[in-house]
Amino acid sequence: MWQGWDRSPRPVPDPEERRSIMTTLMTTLAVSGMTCGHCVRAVTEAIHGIDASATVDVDLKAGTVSTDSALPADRLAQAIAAEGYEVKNAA
Ligand SMILES: [Cu+2]
Repeated sequence: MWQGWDRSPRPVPDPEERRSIMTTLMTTLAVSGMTCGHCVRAVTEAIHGIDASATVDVDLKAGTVSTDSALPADRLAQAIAAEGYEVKNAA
């Protein structure tokens, strides 16, 4: 049955949904062996070496590296591994 065009406004994403949209734009890698600020810098520079404009967020406690780089996770993992850290998986 024809009900006419749906003109209802698009619902604004709730904060939970917005967060999941953000998450899809980020790549998070589980990296072991990072212990201090030196490691944070090494990993950050490793990613900047292949994607200079990437934002890199290292969480030492969680052992994760998050980046908004559009490069594939395995490329990022390779660069981090080349610095001597073990990349466990793309979390
Ligand atoms: Cu260190």
